[in-house]
Amino acid sequence: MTNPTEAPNLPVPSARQLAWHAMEYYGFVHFTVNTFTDREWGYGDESPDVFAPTDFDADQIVGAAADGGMAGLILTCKHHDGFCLWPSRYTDHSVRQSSWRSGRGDVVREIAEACRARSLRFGVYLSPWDRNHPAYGSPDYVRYYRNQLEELTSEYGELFEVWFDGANGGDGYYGGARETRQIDRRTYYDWDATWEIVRRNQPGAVMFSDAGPDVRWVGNEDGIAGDPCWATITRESLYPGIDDADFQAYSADRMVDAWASPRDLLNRGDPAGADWLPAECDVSIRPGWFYHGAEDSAVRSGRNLLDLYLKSVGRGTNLLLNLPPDRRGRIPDADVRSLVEFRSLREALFAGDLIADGARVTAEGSPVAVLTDGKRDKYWTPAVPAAEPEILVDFGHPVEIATVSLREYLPLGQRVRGFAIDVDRDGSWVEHAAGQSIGARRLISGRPVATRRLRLRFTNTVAPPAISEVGVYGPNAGG
Ligand code: FUL
Repeated sequence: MTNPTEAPNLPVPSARQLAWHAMEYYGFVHFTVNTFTDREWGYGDESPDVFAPTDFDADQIVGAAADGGMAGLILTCKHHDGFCLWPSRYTDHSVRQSSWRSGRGDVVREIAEACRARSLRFGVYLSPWDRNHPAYGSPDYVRYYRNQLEELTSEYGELFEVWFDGANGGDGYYGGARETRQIDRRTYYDWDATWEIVRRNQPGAVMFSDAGPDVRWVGNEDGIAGDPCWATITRESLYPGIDDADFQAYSADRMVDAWASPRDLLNRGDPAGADWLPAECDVSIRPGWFYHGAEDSAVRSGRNLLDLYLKSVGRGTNLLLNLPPDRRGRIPDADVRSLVEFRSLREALFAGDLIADGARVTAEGSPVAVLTDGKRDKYWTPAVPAAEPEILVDFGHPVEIATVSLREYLPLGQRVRGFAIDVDRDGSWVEHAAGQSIGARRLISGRPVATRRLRLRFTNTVAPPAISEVGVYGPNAGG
């Protein structure tokens, strides 16, 4: 039997990346002075008293995420305006200086604790760009930034992700200077030393930025990954971000189809990339990242969220869905309704399990039971290097197929470069769907098709495929 570990030197995920892949879907919480000034980017001159939630309820916020089936929450502990949602000892621009709760509030602590109470994982967003800080642009600010990162990564329990925003430098208050400050994205933060703080305090946390080091941006804020979307890319060429000349050159070398910009490279990844650097799709449930009353009627529907789920999680990335608390400090009812509707649509999508319903799964190679055990810790691999290894599913009677779910066994890397799904029409095979990437997960969902059998073919692989899941589901409300 082929030893699938004898493979080309494919990039593979780290333990922390594997744990992150397993999360699939979690939330973002954008909350700060902007919630009260009706802005998206605060200038940095807002008084701490502006932050005045009338009925802040961390458990309601985390409860909404939990009811929606999210695995965790990432909080904007400090957005570009520089106001800190925790009483940082390094600034006088935080909840400590606000009259909210007489300066004794700590939003970060309350959200972190509410997450723990409901078994959601917690993550932090700490904006590198700070439009309030007088020293922004000088080495003093970088020391300040690192001190804050130290506080957040050592005083709020275990974190699953630390989010570094790519927006950096521009005009701002800067302690009263009211000017424009640009920084050199390549050198200013000395990212290696900054990341070191997270590695030391939170060895299990992944770090997100446009270019990693652990998770990359998907290149848009629409919640949509490319098709295909590869978990691999060459990190060195991306650093420090999409505006960098090296990245432009690397991406120009890899332009395919009608790629418009380097963002398309982030969106799709590079199958020949040297690093495992999977994409995360960040998108808001409303048009803005922060709450605006004028957007109360523009909340995404559950069905719209399901569509994004199929285009993000269903293409092997994770979905980071933003839920902005309102001026009370709660998730509005309309948003909660959409989240719950989205959850039931998702559950309905996987409700009609046609394999559990007596189907026979066969394939040459290692035992196939692992494909349908609902776990990702084992894989099927073909016995001999076949030109087109295949897996057969015989339902034993006519069924209607609406959704197929596939997963590669990630510890052995992304090996599949092409696959096809055939259905049986009157005794002959007809191609029903085809794609290139599988990776963490591939969902194919659409109009139901009738068949007695299904065939999955691996049409292009760079090493024997190692597959950990094949799921087939019938039509229902979500199909
Ligand atoms: C962007 C920021 O500028 C937005 O305000 C928001 O935080 C989004 C998630 O990232 O780069």
